[in-house]
Amino acid sequence: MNDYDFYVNILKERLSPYRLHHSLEVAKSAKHLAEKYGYDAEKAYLAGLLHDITKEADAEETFAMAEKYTLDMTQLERDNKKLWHAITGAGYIQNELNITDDEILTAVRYHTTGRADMSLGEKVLFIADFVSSDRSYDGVDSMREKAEISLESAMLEGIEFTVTELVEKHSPVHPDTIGAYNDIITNYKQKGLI
Ligand code: DGI
Ligand code: FE
Ligand code: FE
Repeated sequence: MNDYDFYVNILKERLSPYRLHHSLEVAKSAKHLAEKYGYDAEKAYLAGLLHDITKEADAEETFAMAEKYTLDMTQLERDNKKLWHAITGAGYIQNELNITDDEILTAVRYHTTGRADMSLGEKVLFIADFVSSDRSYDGVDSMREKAEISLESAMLEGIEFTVTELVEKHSPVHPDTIGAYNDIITNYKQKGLI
């Protein structure tokens, strides 16, 4: 994948070997899911490669990026570091790497929380991040099986998993995560699947 060397070199500067490996595996999973579900495999691969590009930025750099790229961050987002990198990642790749494709930008922007009415490209990245070969949490095998059956069933399992974990830790659930949950639940009920 020589075309991606430029991006991989930037990832090497910004990320630990562990996170670089994760990014490459998510890119591969996203390409696979794109081919399976009829999305653009090149866009999926690039979104996967870049999705965590600002994951290791500290608070100082995060808030400097937010100002430089005029990113709106709510108080809930400022208070929860896990949410920073989806927002700054989209800003970084648009402003520093000149990525103009809106589908890649929104896939990165919403890869952590999801949101209501996700596009195919957003769903592909969201699920690829859960099922990539480097993941080893309890339940990953079930997620991988669901991802091969339908993106929606994997979305449901993934969002329920995240929301449950957040509630157990008494962490705030982002409105977009609730939006994704309500959307998928409603869709499933309408289709008679639950
Ligand atoms: O960056 P990765 O680790 O590859 O994965 P990710 O971007 O999906 O981040 C997962 C983390 O984000 C996980 O620890 C839970 C957290 N997270 C996801 N949705 C929410 C959230 N944290 C809060 N506070 N609220 C959310 O809605
Ligand atoms: Fe992430
Ligand atoms: Fe990730």
